[in-house]
Amino acid sequence: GIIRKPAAFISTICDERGQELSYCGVPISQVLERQLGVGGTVSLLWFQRELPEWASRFFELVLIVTADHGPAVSGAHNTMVTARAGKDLISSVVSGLLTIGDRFGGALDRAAADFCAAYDKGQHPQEFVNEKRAKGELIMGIGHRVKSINNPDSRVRELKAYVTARWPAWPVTRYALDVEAITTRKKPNLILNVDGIVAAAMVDLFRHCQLFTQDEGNNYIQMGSINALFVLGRTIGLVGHYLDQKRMKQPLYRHPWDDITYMSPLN
Ligand code: Q5B
Repeated sequence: GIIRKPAAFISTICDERGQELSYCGVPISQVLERQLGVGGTVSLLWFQRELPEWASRFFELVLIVTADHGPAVSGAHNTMVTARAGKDLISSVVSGLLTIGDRFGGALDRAAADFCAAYDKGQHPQEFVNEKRAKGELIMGIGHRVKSINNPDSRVRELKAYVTARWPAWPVTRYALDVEAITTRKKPNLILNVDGIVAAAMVDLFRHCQLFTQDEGNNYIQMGSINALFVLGRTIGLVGHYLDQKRMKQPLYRHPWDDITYMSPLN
């Protein structure tokens, strides 16, 4: 009989072989006709299912509010410096993306995992804060360099309003807000930040949209899917910063000496 050579790759999200491209089985004409939008496209290509409208709109909301946060943050700064060193778009954007991590824009997956683990074991938010402090660990999704309870982050306010109005249930978001109530008593800038609110809301989305098992939701957190929302959103802003520097023909950046403390161990 015919011996079939095993395929080198298995792919389950997109099929371009027929007359019409399809995203997870949905023909592209349907994606357009039914106005599934960028949020619906994310649902199909990342999560292999059509999520409800409130979830797709949330993805779009996250992409809009995380698209940029000014030129001073790590990602934009790296992209601008790289563009001014004469590099191309991809190199400049990638150098910005590479700054995304625990402290800047990449705290979402760990925040989701920590908030939901603490919530699931019935740990009181105060105990969670105490435990993190005892271990000398920062709470992911909490804290901001410039935003605080005295200078609130309007992005977080918008996301919170959307989630509390549209989610069928949001216990992990409630938990994260209870943690914030405790941390802001210590320092006003220890707010639930943009990473933290998206993370908690995504756990509640996975758990309460009735389209994921608990294991599937947990796997998506472990795979890094929530950080992906920030990465995708911020890419829009990084491209903007690259084009901005090129448009203005900005020269090579050199950091001023008077802003560097030179210290030699020998004198
Ligand atoms: N303390 C965000 O730190 C920041 C604490 C904490 C307990 C915490 C810090 C942090 C966790 C990771 C996280 C996402 C580095 C942030 C983002 C996107 C962005 C960015 C933008 C955008 C800020 C001073 C004192 C110390 C610390 C204590 C600080 N954070 N305690 N849990 N989480 N958070 N990252 O202000 O007693 O004085 O020693 O790592 O969620 O990245 O716009 O900039 O859109 O681009 O530099 O919004 O919070 O404070 O590190 O000097 O700490 O507060 O232990 O206590 P800061 P530090 P003590 S959103």
